[in-house]
Amino acid sequence: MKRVAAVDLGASSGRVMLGEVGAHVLELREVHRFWNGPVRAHGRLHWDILQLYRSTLDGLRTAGALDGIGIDSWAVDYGLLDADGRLLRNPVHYRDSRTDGVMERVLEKVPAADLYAVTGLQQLPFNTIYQLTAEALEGATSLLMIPDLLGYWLTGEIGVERTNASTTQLFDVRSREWSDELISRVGLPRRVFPQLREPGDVIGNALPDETGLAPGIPVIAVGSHDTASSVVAVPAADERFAYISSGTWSLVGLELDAPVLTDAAREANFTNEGGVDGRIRFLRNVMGLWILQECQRVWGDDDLDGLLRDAAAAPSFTTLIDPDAPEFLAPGNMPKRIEEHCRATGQEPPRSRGAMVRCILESLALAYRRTLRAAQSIAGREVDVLHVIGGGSQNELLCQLTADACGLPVLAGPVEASALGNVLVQARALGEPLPDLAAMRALVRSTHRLRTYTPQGKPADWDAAESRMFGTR
Ligand code: LFR
Repeated sequence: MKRVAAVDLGASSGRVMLGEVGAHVLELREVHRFWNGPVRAHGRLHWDILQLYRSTLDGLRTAGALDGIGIDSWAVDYGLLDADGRLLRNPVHYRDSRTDGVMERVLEKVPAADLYAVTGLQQLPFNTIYQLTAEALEGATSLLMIPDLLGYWLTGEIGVERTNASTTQLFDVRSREWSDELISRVGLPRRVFPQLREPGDVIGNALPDETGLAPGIPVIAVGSHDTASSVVAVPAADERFAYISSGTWSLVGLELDAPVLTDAAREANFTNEGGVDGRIRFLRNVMGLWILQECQRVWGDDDLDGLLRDAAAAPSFTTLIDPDAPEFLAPGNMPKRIEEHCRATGQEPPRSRGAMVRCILESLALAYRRTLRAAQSIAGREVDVLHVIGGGSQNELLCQLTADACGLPVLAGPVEASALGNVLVQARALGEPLPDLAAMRALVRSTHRLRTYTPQGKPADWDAAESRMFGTR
């Protein structure tokens, strides 16, 4: 049995979880949870990286004796080191506006088809390639993704883990190395891209003097992209499954053995992100619960259960939005943006909070349905079940609407999927008998209770809603 800590950083909170993993045991306990979110200073959105590091250390110090530490976080963002190994400047949040218009500039140098042929990545305005293009790199010697930066502070070792590197749009999805060709074509300095690591590699031991931790604790590279770690913990019994990793974002798609780099995949903006054990996460980012979280922030209403009750009682299919519309990406007055979106698409805006929440959830369910159908037809893979994992798997109304819209049984849970994937990969690296993903998933299945949602309602209603929402495109 191994006792390991998962540091799991999400866009709205971070946590340190203590995991006990053995042949028939998989237990997680939260030891520390802390706030995370954008900090606006001088017109720019930042991450409070030192607060995240301090909170990580606080959590690790209270976790007690540990056999290992693994870190995962959201993707695409990074810190740059200078020649002395110090952080050059504070990492910027991917929702910052510094990348506005940058993608268009880069695409003049490298056509979208060329980028896709190498990286297989969906076009998102905040991909690392565009963020790096938007800033001056003089004085930078190394780029470290967020988990790699914290791992560096813990151990002094520089390197980038592959699942997260795969989200930069500078990584060759087939050779699984940095793409020297793209780096040079977009004019970025090759020197800043460090050596790559595989999930399961030992990064180094945590430095006791720097960290206050006991000597000799290995820091282990896991699927350091949180979505890669969550997909490890999908409790699937065979290959015929789809997943939604549901949190601030909804990551909707399939797990494949090889990337799909066809024109159809590129035109539908599917991504081929790198998974643990060389798997491919073939998926699309749907805007997710972010829209609801921002509404709650603006309303000053943290009673999610109350809002969901009102939404469940509100009439269906009254108003529908395209959750992926660009105006929903940046933080701001989301209720007002939804109202404007409704007017611009010839709809009466929702009249109550309950109706607004219903509109958001039905629109998300429709976006899931559209994405899943496209994923299956483009990848030539049929599925029998849809696994919803992560925090959003607790949202009963959304899970039921998802089952109804997709016409598939939804299996909801586990909630702490990314932390589970994190501790599973560590336990294997430390010698527990978990030879492959199937074994890890079987362990999740046998230790976690899942909830099933069976499709209800009339499929024709969802067909009609879909053509109303996307019919003109
Ligand atoms: C989810 C996630 C997504 C990524 C987005 C931005 O937490 O990691 O996979 O597209 O955040 O990094």
